[in-house]
Amino acid sequence: MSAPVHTLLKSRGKLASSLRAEQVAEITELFDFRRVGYSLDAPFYTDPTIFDIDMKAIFGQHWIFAASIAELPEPGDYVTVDYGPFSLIVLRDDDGGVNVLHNVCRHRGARVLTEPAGTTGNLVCGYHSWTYSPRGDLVHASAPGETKFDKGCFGLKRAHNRVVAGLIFVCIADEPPTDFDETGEIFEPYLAPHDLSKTKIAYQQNIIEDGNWKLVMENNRECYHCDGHPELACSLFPTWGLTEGLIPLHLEEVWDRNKQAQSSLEDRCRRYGLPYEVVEELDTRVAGIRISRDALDGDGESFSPDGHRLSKKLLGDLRDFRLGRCSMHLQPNSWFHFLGDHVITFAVFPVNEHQTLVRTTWLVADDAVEGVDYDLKKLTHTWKQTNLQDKAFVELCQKGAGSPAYEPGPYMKSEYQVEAFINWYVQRVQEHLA
Ligand code: 3BY
Ligand code: FES
Repeated sequence: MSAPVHTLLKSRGKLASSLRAEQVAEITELFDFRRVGYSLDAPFYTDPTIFDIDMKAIFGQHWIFAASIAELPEPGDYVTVDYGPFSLIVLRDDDGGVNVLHNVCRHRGARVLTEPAGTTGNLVCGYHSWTYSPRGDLVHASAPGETKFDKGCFGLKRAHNRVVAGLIFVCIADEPPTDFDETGEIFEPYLAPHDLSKTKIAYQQNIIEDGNWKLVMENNRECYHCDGHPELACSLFPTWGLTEGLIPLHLEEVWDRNKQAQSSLEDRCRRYGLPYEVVEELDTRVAGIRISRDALDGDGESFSPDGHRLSKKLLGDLRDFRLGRCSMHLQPNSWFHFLGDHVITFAVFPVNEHQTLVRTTWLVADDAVEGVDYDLKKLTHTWKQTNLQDKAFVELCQKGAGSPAYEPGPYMKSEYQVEAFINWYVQRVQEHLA
């Protein structure tokens, strides 16, 4: 009998109070007694109530990567970003700043903007034409014979945002976690030299994966499966999981090549004043991060079969294409590769407990000309293929989680970042449930 009440209260945005005490106890127990070092129990990937908790405790509380400024280059440009029950408008204002507004009309709740991206002045709801300024203030709401009401009370709800090195993060909590600014200070010096303000979108891909968002993130956080990425493996050095002193004979040459490439990359970084050291605080801070600059194989410039540049225009003030990949992982929904010639951003937006949108965006220098400076097919090939392969892996795991035969299995050493993601997630939800 509790289901209808649960649904009703949820629709009023009161999820926590809508759960029965037994449900809360059951779910708290699932979190408290999960086996550390093992994959999660099936309900974490399949249960709609746990998905609701994820939306409230993670996506409703933490800093979420939404887009980059290359997606909104001019005043009035916007993107809409949807995850779980939320829909947000991320909009460039006249001063060049960013506003984030809930895409829910304050009249009767219609979605105000219905396109994934566009350019707008005032925001006009398509239902009864309530009109909002780009800051979200209600500026026009006329109805025949209507007595005056206080428009000041009916602006679009606002959310917090931070723009760091051209990446836009949003947080819909009343009080966002405070350590994000420190995390931003860690990654800003790595990414700023690539100058996203002087880039443009070469291509954006949206794929829906039939898998829970946590499986998408887990899959990203390990290279144990990287033999399944032949195109990507050309760029990486295929020595994943190996440790010094335990290198099989046939991989000794690759190991040495990697070490040499990394050492000359670090020399170059020192010469250009670019940071390259690994910073890894994936579950030791609320805004969890890993960032590093790693050599690429072959020419060491880009994600191509021979490592050669895929766009002829260098980004920002960079002076060299041979900068490997500056790769960043952020909890809970993003990862990035910053190269000399292009940048790829990845954003994970949960749809429901068994579906997730993965948005991949390829950015090149804003003066790079398609067909002249870069070939779009070649630019996107490696990660388009890798994304499809990852989608298949995620979907296989989602199928497994749905089977009564599924039980959590142990993470290997090379999956320590998966474990860090799960530890981070479990801690955050436990804090929220407490
Ligand atoms: O993008 C990443 O960081 C990793 C590398 C390989 C698997 N995964 C897609
Ligand atoms: Fe938006 Fe009526 S619901 S104007």
